[in-house]
Amino acid sequence: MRTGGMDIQAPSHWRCADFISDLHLQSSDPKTFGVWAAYMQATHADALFILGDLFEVWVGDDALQPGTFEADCVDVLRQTGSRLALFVMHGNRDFLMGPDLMAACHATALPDPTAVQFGPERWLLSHGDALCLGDHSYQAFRTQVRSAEWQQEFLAKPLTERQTIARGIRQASESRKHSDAHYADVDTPAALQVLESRGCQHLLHGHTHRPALHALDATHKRFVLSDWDANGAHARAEVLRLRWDDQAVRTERLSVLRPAMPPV
Ligand SMILES: [Mn+2]
Repeated sequence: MRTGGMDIQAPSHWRCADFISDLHLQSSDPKTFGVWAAYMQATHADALFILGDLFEVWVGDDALQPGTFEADCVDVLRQTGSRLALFVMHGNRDFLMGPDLMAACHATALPDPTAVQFGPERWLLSHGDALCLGDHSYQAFRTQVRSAEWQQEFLAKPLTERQTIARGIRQASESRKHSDAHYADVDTPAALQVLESRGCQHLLHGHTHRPALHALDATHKRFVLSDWDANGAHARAEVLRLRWDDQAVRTERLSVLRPAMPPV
């Protein structure tokens, strides 16, 4: 992972920020889209940070055609981006989100990683995939697809061809998942190194779909965001909310799933 990157200074009037990631929005899953859209309309945080894999796949900003699922998503993003500060980071599924999409959503693109000061603490935001060093074949793939040459070549292909290629990559990754018993997790020495190089106390990331809080050492913590899936018995959709003042930062996890049964 690059240890350079961006710093954001939260305006002094901000007191609350929401963090989500790994929604994997797709037209075949209207339920998760609905839960997400309701949350986006409801949140009164000062800022919303989407830390990657908002979309199951984004093959280029020209996918944003009127009447498409992508356009429905952008409507939701634009409404939220018009009333609060909206930040969007690339994940490994939607790293081709570009400047046209950000402009349409009134969103600011965040480099991975980005450091932000919240009250007395400095937090480092990341999608997380670049720190999963144990997955060597994924890291090789990542290096390839994040290169300017690969992206230029890919984006020069017709939209329908890109959509076909993306389907193939996703099927390959699904079958790999089913054949592997073990997934790489964020590497602790690498996480500590990047935190120390950026002068941050805590790392906040998604990607692994293993929501948790890990103590990396006596002073550094790693907060892992939930993925979102509103379907089935194991449905989950969580927001990590930070509230702070000059003295302290408090965190809470909110489930935003609608109740499965109406209240009695
Ligand atoms: Mn991911």
